[in-house]
Amino acid sequence: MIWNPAEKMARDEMLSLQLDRLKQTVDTSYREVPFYRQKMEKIGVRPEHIQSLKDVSLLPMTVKDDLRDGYPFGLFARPLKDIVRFHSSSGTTGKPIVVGYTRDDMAMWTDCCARVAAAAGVTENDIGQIAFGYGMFTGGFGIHYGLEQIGAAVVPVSSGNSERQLMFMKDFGTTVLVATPSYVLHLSEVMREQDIKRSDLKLRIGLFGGEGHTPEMRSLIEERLGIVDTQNYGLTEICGPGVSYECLSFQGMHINEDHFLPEIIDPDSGEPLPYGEEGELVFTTLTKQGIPMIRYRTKDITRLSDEPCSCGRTNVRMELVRGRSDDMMIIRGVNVFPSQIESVLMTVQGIGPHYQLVVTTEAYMDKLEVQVELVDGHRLESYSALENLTGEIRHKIRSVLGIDVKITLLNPQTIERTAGKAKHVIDHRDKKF
Ligand code: DLL
Repeated sequence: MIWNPAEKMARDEMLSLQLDRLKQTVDTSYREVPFYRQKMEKIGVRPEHIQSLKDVSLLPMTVKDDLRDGYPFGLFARPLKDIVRFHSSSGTTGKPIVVGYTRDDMAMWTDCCARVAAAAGVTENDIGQIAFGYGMFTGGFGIHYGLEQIGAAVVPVSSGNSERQLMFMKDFGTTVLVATPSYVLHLSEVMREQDIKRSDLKLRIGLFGGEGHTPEMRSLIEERLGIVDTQNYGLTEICGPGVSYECLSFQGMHINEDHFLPEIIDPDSGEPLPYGEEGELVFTTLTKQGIPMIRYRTKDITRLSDEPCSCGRTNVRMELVRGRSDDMMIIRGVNVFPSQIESVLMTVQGIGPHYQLVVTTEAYMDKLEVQVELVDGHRLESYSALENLTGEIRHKIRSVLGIDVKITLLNPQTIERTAGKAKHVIDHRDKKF
């Protein structure tokens, strides 16, 4: 179901709305946020230079470190009395980044998350169990409000404690599961251990996000849980979940373009790329009051498309994210994303779906070791069976990706399970990309 008419707005109307909002955002950011004003002054750009949507490329870009350097409220455009909520994302090192929402920001976020759920087929008759962490992470609260807005009943169980999750799912008759795909996989394993069959549950829709998963992983999840697996995308800096979402045509994720203006740039040169070309996704927020973002570099690699979608929505779609530019490995000159390795591993019988990629630098080159769990630990007892399996995986990776990697097979349950996002890449490289 299309939740908000903005999702099917005529293109010219949308473009003109975006331009009005862009001008307003740039103007406010220039006036209220010294960080943006200084950056714009440095390159001689003023708000009145923004006369068309293309002019967004005149503006300076913003990166995660800018938010970190401004910790905690440096990029806020509103006084604290107007802020009604904080969230933050931890990142890997140093201070977290902090974002603040005004009352209007909360309303916008709620509406965007309702669009996510409605597009996946959620209605007021559903019971949605949220297995994202609540707290400073945006995942739990965002989708929570969206489901409530639609009239679905929310089970705010939060992440972890899988046995309790499954008990509620069974006893409440949960129909919608909200989680990271990694956690869903883990839940499916606990189901097996506890002999809970998918027919014991009433699940019908998955609203999965916070990290990507490959089509192969999607098929596995759908089979184990008997659901339709939909993906949605977002990031703390922009609003959390609710930035983009799949409809049931599965042609990519529709972007809430009335609130977020997307661009694709070449991650090396920073030059804007046309629709259809793969590059780094950049967003400018169009309505956010608490902490507007001007040309925020997401590091997520994808493509945009404005081809019409059979669902009737007219907003631009982004392809499922291929990976993050900082997770990309260059193995003997070949660019490799973890998602490509995942796709290959999922086609091999007897292993997975739990894996880790250990990247090191050797003689200035990235070197990759693929560690993957066996389904049946008894195979470790047979040297020849192991040799065959290792050979098969290495061969498949070589023929699909053209690279040689080291394969290490692990006992089942060796890799740590997570209630949040999986850490697939262990990066020991001297220089990170
Ligand atoms: O993960 C917000 C979110 C929560 C979105 C729940 C959807 C559902 P952060 O913790 O700031 O925010 O992480 C943002 O996660 O830049 C992507 O690299 C990755 N990511 C999020 N959703 C997807 C997805 C939340 N569907 C970072 N596919 C982003 C691929 C995703 N990557």
